[in-house]
Amino acid sequence: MKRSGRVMLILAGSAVLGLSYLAFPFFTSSIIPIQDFQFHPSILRIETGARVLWINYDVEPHDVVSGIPGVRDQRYLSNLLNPGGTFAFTFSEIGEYQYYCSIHPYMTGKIIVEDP
Ligand SMILES: [Cu+2]
Repeated sequence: MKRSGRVMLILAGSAVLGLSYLAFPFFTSSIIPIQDFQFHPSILRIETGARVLWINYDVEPHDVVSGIPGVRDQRYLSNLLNPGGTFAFTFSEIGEYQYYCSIHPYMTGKIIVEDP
């Protein structure tokens, strides 16, 4: 009896987490258009748990690489974003997250993640 109660609690907890995981991004997403070989804005402040979506509006491919040019820090990494391509990442911890485009290393940006 005790055991099945605990299992039920875990199942209920998972369901709540699953729902909030699905719903949360829609309320908190920030969009970073990539246009004219720049990330807009280049510095973005968000709250923990927010999901950021990059969209490539250029006619050239770009990517989003965590770190500073030449020094990847492996925290997040997109595939090659062809024109119209997108990449999303959810930032769950406070911090400063620098990134750049590995094809055009002069394209840099920073996400500052703060507590709500
Ligand atoms: Cu680029």
